[in-house]
Amino acid sequence: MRWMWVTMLLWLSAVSGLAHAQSSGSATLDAVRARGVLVCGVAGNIPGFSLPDSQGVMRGLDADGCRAVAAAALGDANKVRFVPLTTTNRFTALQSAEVDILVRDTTWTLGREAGLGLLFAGVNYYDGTAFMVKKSLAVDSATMLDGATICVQPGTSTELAIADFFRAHTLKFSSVTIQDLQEIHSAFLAGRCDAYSTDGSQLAGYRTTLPNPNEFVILPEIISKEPLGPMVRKGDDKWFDIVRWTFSAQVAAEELGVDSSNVDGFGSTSNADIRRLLGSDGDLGRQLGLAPDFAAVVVKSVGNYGEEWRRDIGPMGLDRGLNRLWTKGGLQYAPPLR
Ligand SMILES: N[C@@H](CCC(=O)N[C@@H](CS)C(=O)NCC(=O)O)C(=O)O
Repeated sequence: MRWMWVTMLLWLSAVSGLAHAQSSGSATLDAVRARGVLVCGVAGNIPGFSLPDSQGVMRGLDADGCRAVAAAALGDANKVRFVPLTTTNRFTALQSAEVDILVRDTTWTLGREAGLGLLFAGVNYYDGTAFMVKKSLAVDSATMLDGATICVQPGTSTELAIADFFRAHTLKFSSVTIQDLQEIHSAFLAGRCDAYSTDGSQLAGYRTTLPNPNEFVILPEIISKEPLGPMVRKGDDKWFDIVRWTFSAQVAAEELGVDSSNVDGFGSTSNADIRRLLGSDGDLGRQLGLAPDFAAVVVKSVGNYGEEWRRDIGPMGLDRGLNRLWTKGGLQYAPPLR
């Protein structure tokens, strides 16, 4: 009888030890692995960022950001469930753990980080607020918009940027606030507002979807800084590390000339940065709680940052601008992966 108890206790402690060993130290990573799929909050309706293609496959820079994290965490870039979110419900969806990560054209601001219990893990697109008008309005500068009505979505940093701009130029405006993207587009096209304002990349993407893009002008002023990036909940630092360093690995891969087509060919390279990135040397993957070759899997299946850019944003005809690598005059710069 006594032996039975001892055996049972030993068994219990072994099982709990096992369970402990299996926990990654990140509640989110554990949940993602148990589920076998990453749940990623996106917009789902923005060309270049997240929009289903004709086959229903979610495409874009944000969608690929989700895929990269799935590749890192699960070893499979396709294990992603995309959850479309609006500008107003995006933060609660992340706070309530309805999604594991939010990659939704969301601007990194102090207020959002300090006030919402959320963290930005990087900048996948340096953007800025811009205005679009009909060419027939004969306006070629935002400073000519005195008295204009402006269509804008609620809950966005765009609202604040517009108010600041008009105040700084002592100009007047009235805003028409519309949540739904289709509705705001229809309102703008129907002339309910003189200008439509949002992130410049969104305007450029939207313009390409119009049957007559030449009848629309994006005004030259970029009136605010809108660094967009992936967000996670505060309190799961290991998950934050995974999201931050997965993106950094993609930027580092571009810096190092490692891409999806050549990533398998570096087995005998003597370049120490490439060896660490791909897991041939060092233990970067283990430190993140991931496989040693996590970055190789990410780059092979999703690409480096530049490949993503060319695939997702390139077709919209946007200049890479601030999103070039720092070595090419841009702001994209990977901290050392070592
Ligand atoms: N980056 C700004 C603006 C975001 C924003 O306005 N996004 C719009 C641009 S199109 C959007 O997501 N629209 C799609 C939708 O609301 O369904 C923010 O974080 O507040």
